Amino acid sequence: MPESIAQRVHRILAATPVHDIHTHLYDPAMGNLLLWGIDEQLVYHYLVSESFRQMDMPFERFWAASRSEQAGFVWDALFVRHSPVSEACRGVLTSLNLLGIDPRRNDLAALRRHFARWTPGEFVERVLGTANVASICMTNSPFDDEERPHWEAGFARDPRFVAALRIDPLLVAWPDTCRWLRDRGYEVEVGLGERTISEVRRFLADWTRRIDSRYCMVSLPPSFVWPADSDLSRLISEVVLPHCREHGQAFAMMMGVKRAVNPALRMAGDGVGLADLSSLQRLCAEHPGNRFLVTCLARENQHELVVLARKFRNLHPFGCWWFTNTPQLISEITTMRLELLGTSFTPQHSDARVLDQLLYKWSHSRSIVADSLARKYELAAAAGWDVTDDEIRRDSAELLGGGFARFLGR
Ligand code: RAT
Ligand code: ZN
Repeated sequence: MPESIAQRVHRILAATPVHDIHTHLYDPAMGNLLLWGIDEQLVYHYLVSESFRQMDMPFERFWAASRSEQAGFVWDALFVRHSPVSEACRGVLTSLNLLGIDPRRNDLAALRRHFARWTPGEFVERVLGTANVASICMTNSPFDDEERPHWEAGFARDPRFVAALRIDPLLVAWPDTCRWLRDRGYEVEVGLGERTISEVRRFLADWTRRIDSRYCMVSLPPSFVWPADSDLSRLISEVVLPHCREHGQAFAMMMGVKRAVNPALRMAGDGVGLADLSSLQRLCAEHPGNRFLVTCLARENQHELVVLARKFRNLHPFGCWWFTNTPQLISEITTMRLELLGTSFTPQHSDARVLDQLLYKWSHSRSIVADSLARKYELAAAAGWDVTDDEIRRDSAELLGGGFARFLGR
């Protein structure tokens, strides 16, 4: 029996190396910043917020515990006392499964022993090989006190780990960041005069060069509007966009995150809101010389984003971000994008914070993207257009990072 279209697409997508365009992973040379192993998987903030729904422990008791105790609380709440059916729980199962570890036959202590047999270097190779990930884009923040010293000291880069300059504090917390910049020798003032603008641009240029950044990125709250009489809006117009033009950087905006909806959950406490995409429309229309990479957190923003991308070729939608990284929504969003944009978008990024998560995030997403794409080829075939394996290979490479690289001008 010849292979069906769906079987061909699944086979080819699985064999296509992915360039993961947004993660929170670090170059192995940055030591402990690169997280891996079962405890780190369990204290992933996606799981922490779910576990609090099943525990009556006071928040402070959880946060006062050690990392491995916290992992134990999560394991007990979500895997022992309840069934691991959520997407984040299923992710732990898939990742263990792809490492050849049967979570059913192991308690947490036994799971930990499985991980003790790998060195970090071996584990990186094992995960990148199994997940078929060719390159990983980090999220690099000069404002992060743990990360910055690595860049300042310099280190031998692993070419598979590429950099992206993350600038949230600059844009969303200007007065504080102004003081921070001044302490580091940049002649800036809260007032955003000419001298300050050029000094902040010098700061961005310094870091873009230092980390060899691929693009510059920020996450934005639902309240974001552009243009507006605000520091944020002025910093984008007068600092970020000219910087991006001068240094050939795309500007990535992750739109619609409401930070600290429940601060007691710490990093797990962020929520979602509807973003104002008419601001994005104005940015794309008024800055044809800039390139915008955009993902939206709200399901309700997805259709408008896709329609905007049809109008502006300087806009590249990417990923099913965070709360939209669930099978049902990936399927819906990817199908909608294929139907309105063809293959001119990047369906997914992993957002992995723990190396092991590359295993599940890519296995789950690849299979859903394959289903959506196969359905489109089936419909083309029904109209007399039989897709060839070479064409499927071309399209798969495009979707798994090739189109993104071209959009970046690389
Ligand atoms: O998905 C996540 O892990 C979030 O915490 C955020 O980091 C988000 O992806 C972001 O980059 O802001
Ligand atoms: Zn992220």
